[in-house]
Amino acid sequence: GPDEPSKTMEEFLFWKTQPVPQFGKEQIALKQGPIDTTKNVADISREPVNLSRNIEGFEWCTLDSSDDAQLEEIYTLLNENYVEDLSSTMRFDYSKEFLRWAISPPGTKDDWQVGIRAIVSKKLVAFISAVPLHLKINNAEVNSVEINFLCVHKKLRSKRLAPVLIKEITRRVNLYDIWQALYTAGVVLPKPITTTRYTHRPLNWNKLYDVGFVADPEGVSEETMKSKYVVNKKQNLKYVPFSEEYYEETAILFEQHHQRYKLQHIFKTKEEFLHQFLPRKNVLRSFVTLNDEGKVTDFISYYILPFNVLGDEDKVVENLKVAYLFHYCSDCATTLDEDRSLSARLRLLIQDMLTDAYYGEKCDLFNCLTTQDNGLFIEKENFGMGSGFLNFYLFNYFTEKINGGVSKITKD
Ligand code: NHW
Repeated sequence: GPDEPSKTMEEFLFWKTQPVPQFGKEQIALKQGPIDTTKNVADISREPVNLSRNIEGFEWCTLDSSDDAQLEEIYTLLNENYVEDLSSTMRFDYSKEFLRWAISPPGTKDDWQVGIRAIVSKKLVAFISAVPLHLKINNAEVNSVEINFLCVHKKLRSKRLAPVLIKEITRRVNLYDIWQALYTAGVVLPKPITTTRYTHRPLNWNKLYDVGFVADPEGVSEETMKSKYVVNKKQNLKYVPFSEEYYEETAILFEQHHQRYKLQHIFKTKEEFLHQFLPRKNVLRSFVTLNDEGKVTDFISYYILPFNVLGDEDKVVENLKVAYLFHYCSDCATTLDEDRSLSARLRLLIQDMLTDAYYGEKCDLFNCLTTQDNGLFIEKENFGMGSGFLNFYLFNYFTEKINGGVSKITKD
């Protein structure tokens, strides 16, 4: 299955040493909670992890993404070396504005954007980042971080730099008395708390066809496929862009809706909420719908994360503009009124986001994960199951496997 490891637990030379659940071992006498509780801040080294055992001529650095030149360096490293699909024909092309949004929310610490540089040329060759994250896992609040953008330059692969980067970010996070983390990955590591799948809704069939992302099924004409993926020109509901004046109402709606999920991202402050959800040009679209009394009834958002299509010798031959469904909430999630079902409402909201993404933002594709309540519309709105999976992991925290009911947390 998609959550089966490719090797035995013993062969995970790094992960078998870490406080994570292991494959093939049932956790004993622990339903939910931290795995290792023995450490204090005083036990944590003030010295960076040793690098020279793995590579000579490189040094640790701390990056500051509010500085344009340093953001450019992170962008370039990721643009050339970050996540690719299985056949290496597409690679994420996070924009600079996107990266700045994702890696510097309120409360981020100055030393949580960690890099490795060549000592002589100063070239940035590896990166990892942490941002603060409040989680609710089956009603337990867990103060943690989210780890993302782990990347090692292609020429420095298989030198065990990933474990070194992970140990260094762990050290820097532990120094702030934080002992848990959430992260997601396409690869299967010990041990996913849940496995979700990418689904894709073509918007611009011609372009997706030309780059080979989709193909006409045998015996079905191009016209049939195109008509299947027609996008409504007009939206069903009336929207206004999400803005600060809707914060109070939206935050309450958000919390109510999210009680449906076993794994939730919770927002402690107005500042955090606004950072995540205020619209950002070319990065995030977010809206609320209002009823006749002007009350917020729904909130919905998606982010824009382009993909480079790669040709021979890793050359970028095309760029796909991809929309990803992000968080949403609706008062239909909690109403007792049977005429206002969440599934009917979500279909309207999603159709409208397809319209906005295609005609407004000129996106080629709309993606969503099998998280949240997305099962209510995926098939009906012509999202097709993708080949990619996204596994969710917790560091130093055990919980029973979660089947469904997770909110959209990471930005990938
Ligand atoms: S997942 C995206 C990760 N990035 C990419 O896929 C970019 C392209 N690939 C690369 O840059 C989203 C390299 O291939 C990387 C591995 C750097 C992936 N997570 O250095 P070695 C995130 O950013 C294990 C965790 O020789 P490499 C989330 C692998 O199993 N571990 O390999 C990140 C092996 O360990 P094992 C991963 O190819 C979460 C070891 O790394 C991994 O040169 C991080 C091999 O290392 C992955 N995605 O570099 C964890 N991929 O046990 C955070 C491979 O099997 C934990 N590995 O021997 C929490 C920390 C904070 C705690 C705070 C309390």
